[in-house]
Amino acid sequence: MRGLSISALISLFLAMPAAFGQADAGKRVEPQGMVWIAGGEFDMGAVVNGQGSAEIPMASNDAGPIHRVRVDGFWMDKTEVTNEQFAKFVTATGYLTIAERAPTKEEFPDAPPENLIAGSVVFAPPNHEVPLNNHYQWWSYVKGADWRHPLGPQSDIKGKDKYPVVQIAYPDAEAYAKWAGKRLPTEAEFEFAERGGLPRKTYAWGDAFRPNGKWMANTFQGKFPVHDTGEDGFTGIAPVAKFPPNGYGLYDMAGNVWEWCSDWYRPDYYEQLVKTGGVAVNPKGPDSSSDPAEPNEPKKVHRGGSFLCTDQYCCRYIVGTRGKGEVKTGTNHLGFRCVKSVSQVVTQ
Ligand SMILES: [Cu+2]
Repeated sequence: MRGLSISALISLFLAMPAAFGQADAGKRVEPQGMVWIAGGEFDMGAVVNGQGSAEIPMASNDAGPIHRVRVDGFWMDKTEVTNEQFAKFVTATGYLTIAERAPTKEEFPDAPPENLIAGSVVFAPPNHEVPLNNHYQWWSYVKGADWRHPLGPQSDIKGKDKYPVVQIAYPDAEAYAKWAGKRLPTEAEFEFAERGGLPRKTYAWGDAFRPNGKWMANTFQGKFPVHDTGEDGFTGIAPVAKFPPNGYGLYDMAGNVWEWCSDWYRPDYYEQLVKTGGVAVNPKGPDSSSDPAEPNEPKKVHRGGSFLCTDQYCCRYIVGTRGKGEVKTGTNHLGFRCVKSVSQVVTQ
């Protein structure tokens, strides 16, 4: 106790708010287009666990059990990364996305050479009703589809600066994030942020899908997959931030386009965390992915659902529900947004 006098304790005490003030000062320099998510503890997982929503045949039990998670504070992009933002990255770096690179003979030794052509996956619905048991009825590999040509070589992004960039594979999203001095969110960060401070709700905005009749997210109306009638204001994809933000000021955390998270996908990951017990602190996902439906494909988690989500098939606009995708596969309903740790802000 020698040397630790009352006055020393008092001066230590007096010094503390100043020290905290300095730590906070870093956070107050708001990175452009980002919002501070203070972090905290929450119940992670979907209340309905993807059930009770008639989402045959995409019913899944991977969004439960609900488990306790704590995440540290971080910055998050207010919107999905736009075509305009992604174009800046490409101009600055000359980066070529996965969809723009022809698959090689080494990667696909058994494929005929004429099939080794750059392209990506596009939603191409049949013009008539189909049984919802085979998604190849509405998804096609289109040669020449990429972020500048989201629906194929005939399409473009002219006048679509403020639309989310799509046809982005996981390494593309990662490369952009690194260039921007950011990173991709963990699945836990995404869900914590999407909930916007509302614990255990069905949606990012509450328990009613359309409070007072208002559309809260860009989803699919009409008969899936034939035609999106656009009652929510948009047939297909929408520019970012056209629907109300959630409680943290984040736009389109549900609907519009799916978003990449940095976690590998495993349907039983939440069960594993529950078995471990206690609060999972900043969980980063399992060490490797495993999707029983396609065990040989390395898959990362998708979150948020898209303009194709409907209660007839897949209501992943329900907060806490999960998606997944092979890491090199982009589609026209898949994009991303970035986050930034405090340490990334300080070192910049
Ligand atoms: Cu969906």
